[in-house]
Amino acid sequence: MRSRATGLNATLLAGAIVALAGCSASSDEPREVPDTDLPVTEVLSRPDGFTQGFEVLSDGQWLMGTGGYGESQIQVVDADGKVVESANLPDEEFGEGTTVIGDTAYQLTWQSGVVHTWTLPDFQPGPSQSIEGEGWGLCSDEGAGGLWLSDGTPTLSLVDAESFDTISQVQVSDANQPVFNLNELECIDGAVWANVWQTNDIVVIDPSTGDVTRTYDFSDLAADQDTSEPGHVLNGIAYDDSSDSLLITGKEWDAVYRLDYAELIEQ
Ligand SMILES: [Ca+2]
Repeated sequence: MRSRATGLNATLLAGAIVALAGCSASSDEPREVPDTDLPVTEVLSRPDGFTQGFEVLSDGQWLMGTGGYGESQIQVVDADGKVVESANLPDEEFGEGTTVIGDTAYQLTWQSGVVHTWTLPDFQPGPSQSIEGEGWGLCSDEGAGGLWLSDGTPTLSLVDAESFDTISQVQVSDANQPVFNLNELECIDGAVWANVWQTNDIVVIDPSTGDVTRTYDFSDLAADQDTSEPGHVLNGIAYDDSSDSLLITGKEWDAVYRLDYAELIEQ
């Protein structure tokens, strides 16, 4: 027992040293913009989490959804990157994409077939919906009259926001090749932006045809992060219309990168 206690003390001491090292770096100081040709304007703090859903709310706060069994949450995050509201999903559910329509926030689950809703801004649970198959990403497309839903296949489904009935589907392809692993989504100006899971690519999809019209390589952002853990990949796109900027993050990343949207699409 004595040696075990000694080992424990050593572990605690090591943890304290790590914590002190973290303090000396001052987590409140803004991170430097990484060396990149991407139009990154700001590096923002964010809460810890295995990011699966990301959207900017009408009041400028962020809606973030996280995954992991026993760890999945939906969160409202303020401008300082602090969680101001959160709700836990049941331990047997794995949280996925999130989005908002009006005063309703949605969060998908991966393989449970459940879609949770909350009312905003009071953040009270609303009625649940159900889907067939897996849930990966979600974004609201007012022009199309519903929510685009990805499920890891090349299929994007437009679903009704109240019933979650499928309105239409489109097959996503790039130069006539199907694109699998479409993950977190963002609806911007009639297009659907999608993280491609386990890559640093975000594709822009014309949902009327399923064609990928552009692919962005965000490897420079991944290079600014510790992605040595295989799951800690790029995931999370949110458009901020108050500043015409795009917010990009990843699973367990320690920052959100703000990019000038107009400049990005002009590149
Ligand atoms: Ca999003």
